[in-house]
Amino acid sequence: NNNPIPQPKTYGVLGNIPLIDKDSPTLSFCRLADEYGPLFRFEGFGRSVLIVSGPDLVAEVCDESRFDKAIGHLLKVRDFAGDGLFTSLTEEPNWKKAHQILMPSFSQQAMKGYHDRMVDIATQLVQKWERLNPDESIDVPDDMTRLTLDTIGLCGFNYRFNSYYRETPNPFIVSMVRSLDEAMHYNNRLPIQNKLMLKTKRQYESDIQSMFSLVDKIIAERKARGDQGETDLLARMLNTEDPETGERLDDENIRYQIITFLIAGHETTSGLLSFATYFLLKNPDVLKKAYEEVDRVLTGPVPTYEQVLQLTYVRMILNESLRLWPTAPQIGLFAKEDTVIGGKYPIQKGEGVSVLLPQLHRDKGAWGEDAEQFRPERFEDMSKIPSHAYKPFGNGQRACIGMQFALHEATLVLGMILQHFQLIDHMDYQLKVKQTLTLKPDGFKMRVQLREKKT
Ligand code: MNH
Repeated sequence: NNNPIPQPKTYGVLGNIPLIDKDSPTLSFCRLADEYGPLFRFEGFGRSVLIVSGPDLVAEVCDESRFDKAIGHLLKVRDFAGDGLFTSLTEEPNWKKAHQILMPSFSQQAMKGYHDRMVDIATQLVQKWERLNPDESIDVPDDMTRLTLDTIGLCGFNYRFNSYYRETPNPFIVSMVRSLDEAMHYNNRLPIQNKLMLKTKRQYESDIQSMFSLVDKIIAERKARGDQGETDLLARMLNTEDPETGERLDDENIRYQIITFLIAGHETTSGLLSFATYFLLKNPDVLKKAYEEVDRVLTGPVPTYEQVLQLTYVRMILNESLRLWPTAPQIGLFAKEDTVIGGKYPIQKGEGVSVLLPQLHRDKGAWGEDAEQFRPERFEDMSKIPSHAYKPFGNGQRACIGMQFALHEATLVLGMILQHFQLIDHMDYQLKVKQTLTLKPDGFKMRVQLREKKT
C-alpha cells in the first residue's frame, strides 16, 4: 500500500529548481520542508532527490545496511578532492585504505599531540584582538577562518599559512572558496549554460591548478627533507601501511587528502566558532555562565590539554550551536536496494536521499516546543539527546573523521577568547546565513574589550 511522495510545484525542464535560492539552497529546502513536511521529492534537470528531515525517517535512511553515502552532489568537488575521504564512495578502495590509515590520527588521544600547535595559532588570534583600538571592529568569520586554516595547516602538515600576517585571505583560500562556490552552482545550471560560461570555467581550472601546486609543494618539500620524527597527518600518510592490504597511499591520493583536510578541516569549524560567538552575544545568561566556567578552569596563561576537557559548558555551547546551525547542513545517501521508508514510501535502488540537518535539529517532537531556542543545557546529559535527531557530524562509518579535532580546537579557542575579552555587539548584528558548501553568518562583526586581569 504505497503512497506517493509529496512534491512541490514543477517548472517544465527546470523541475523544482526555480523554488530554490541558488546562493542558499539549504535554507530554501528548509522552507519547502515547512510546507511539504518531513519527506518530499525535489527534481532538477531530470535528477530527483528525496529531502528527509523527520527523526523517524532519518533513523531509517541512517541504517547502513540499507543506505550508503552518495556523492552525486559532490561530483564537481571531485575535480579537486578526487577520491579523498570526503568525496569517495565507500566501495572505492582508497576510502577504506585512507580511513584505516588515518583513524588513529583523529582519536581523542591524538589531540594531545596537536594541542600545543592549536594553542600557537589561538594565541595569534588573541594577540591580534588585544592590539585593536576600541573603535575597530572584528570580522568574526574572517578571523575564525584564519584561525582554522592555520590550525589544520600546522597540525596536519607542519605548514604555516600565516593568515594573521595578511590583510586579505590567503590565495589558497581564495581559490578554494571560489572553486567550492562554482562546484555548488554548477549542478543548478543547465548544461548549455555551463558550456557558455567560458570565463568561469577558465577561472575554475586555474584555481584548481593553484591548489594542486601548493599542495604538491608541501608534499615534495617533506619528501626532500626526509623524516624528522613528525607525527602529523602528512607523515602518517607518507609512512604508514594500511593494516589490511599492506599498501600505502599513492602521491595523487595524498594530494587529494590534503586538499580534503584543508577544505573539510577549516570551513566547518570556522562557521561553528562564528555561530557560537553570535549566540553568546545574543544570550547574556549563557555568556555569564561561560565566563564563570572559564574563570574557574583556565587558571594559567594558556589552557592545558586537560583544562580544555574540563570546559564542559563551553562544549555544550558548541553542541547547541551545531544543533541550530549545523555548518555542514546536508548529507547525501542512496538506497542500496529497492526499499520502503515510513512504512509507505517506496524508494528505488540507487535513488538519492538528502538529510536536511537544520530542519531535523529543530524538530519539535524530538526537541520540544522550545526547539528554536538556544539552550546549551540540553546537552548536559548526552544520553538524553534524541539519537536520530542530532547528526551534525554525519552518520556511521562515513561520519566526520575530524570531530574530536574540531571540538578540541573550538573549545580551546572559545575558552581563550572568553578568558581575555568582553564581547561587544556594537552593530546589533542581525543574523544572515550565507552558504558556500557550508553555512556561515554573513557580515558578522563585533568589537572586543580586554577583560580586567583577575587578581
Ligand atoms: Mn568533517 C565528514 C561535519 C570538521 C574532516 N564532516 C563530515 C561529515 C559531516 C562533517 C556532516 C559527513 C559528510 C557526508 O556524509 O557527506 N566536520 C563537520 C563539522 C565540522 C567538521 C560540522 C566542524 C565543526 N571535518 C572537520 C575537521 C576535519 C574534517 C576539523 C579534518 C581535520 N569530515 C572530514 C572528513 C570527512 C568529514 C575527512 C569525510 C569522512 C569519511 O567519509 O570518511
